Amino acid sequence: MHANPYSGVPVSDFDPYDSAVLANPYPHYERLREAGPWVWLERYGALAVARHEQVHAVLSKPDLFCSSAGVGLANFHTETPWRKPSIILEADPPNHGRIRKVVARVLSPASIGRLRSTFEAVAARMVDELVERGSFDIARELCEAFPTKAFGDAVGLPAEGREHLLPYGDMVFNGFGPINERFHERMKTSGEAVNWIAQVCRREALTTDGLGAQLYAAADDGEITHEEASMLVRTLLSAGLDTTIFTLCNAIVSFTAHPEQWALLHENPSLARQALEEVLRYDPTFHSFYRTTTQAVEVDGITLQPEQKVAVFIASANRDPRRWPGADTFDITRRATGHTGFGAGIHGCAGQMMARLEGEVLLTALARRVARIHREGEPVLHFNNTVRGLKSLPVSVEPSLAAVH
Ligand code: OVM
Repeated sequence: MHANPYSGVPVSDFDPYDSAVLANPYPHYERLREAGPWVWLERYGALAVARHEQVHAVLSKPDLFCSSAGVGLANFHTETPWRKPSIILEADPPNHGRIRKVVARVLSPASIGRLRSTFEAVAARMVDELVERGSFDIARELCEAFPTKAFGDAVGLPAEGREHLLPYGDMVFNGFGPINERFHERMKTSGEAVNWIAQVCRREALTTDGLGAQLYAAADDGEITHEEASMLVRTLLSAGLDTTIFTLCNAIVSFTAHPEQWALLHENPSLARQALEEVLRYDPTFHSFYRTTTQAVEVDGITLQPEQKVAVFIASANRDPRRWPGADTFDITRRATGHTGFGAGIHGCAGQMMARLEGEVLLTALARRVARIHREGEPVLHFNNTVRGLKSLPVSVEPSLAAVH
């Protein structure tokens, strides 16, 4: 237990990494928000922010709350990270800006827009096949299969070996939490995935027309080094799979729990984009990460110490009743923009347009072809220190009565 150095700040024994919490974190987030704007987590020696206002405040001051000391619980100034730090996620201005500019261009709406028709064709084929079968595991056979194929092809990955993508991401996202049993379990079997990722980050392993190749082209132009291009392919593969896969899973969980919301989407598939936004608010994939103070920081009447780890509960900000009327209601007709499912500020998700495209395309394809989705078993949660999603969800679907094409 870590003694609370901040007088007036409430103390909590909350453990965000406890399996019972991960199974349903939302009642715990409510307690955390109601305890105060800043809460001392005595198990971890970190301050927590769980309200929308404070989450936003921390994320909008990268000079005071930095990322280069690691965005996990570990402080890179005193602990050795398990892998080389990311040159975009775990970086600060001004270096961060130079790298982010390149990634932002490769993942810009214009660049991503060119992928839409290909993604639509992949989604149509996958959904048609599954609807034909009638019952299947939607988590594995659709939510996992679609980004693995569509995004994997977009990056320019070889077809062989993509089964390593989710386990690699699982390692990365466990790595933002404490070095617990869950982290050790995953690391035991990590060797092959780490090797495969290192192999496919090389220019020679990638197609010549994908997002990976575009990063290397930026290196040819002198914007970044070739070593940095390879690190950014690693970023695409670290951040781009588990996140989108689990978001699609969480969409299906919410829609099967709220069939009247699916009925709305089925009646009007053009709601897909805003429905995805509500999924990202109501049950986002990414739950928490950290910032570290660069100096003594005065905030809300507290003086934070330098090198103070701050746990930022973005999934809790999305349920803050101070910001969202009916925060605990899944409602695809609401305006969910402003949610923190993608974080906020200069580190706000660089792949969010890609994530939205994948989500919109897949939800649209499903909504046009499927009238009702029935659970044929309980959703099986995937436990990870940072991201929430599913391992499995058996469903049956009732096809749409109207013709699709
Ligand atoms: C990276 C990285 C890894 C995981 C997540 C992420 C959400 C980035 O390697 O840069 O952003």
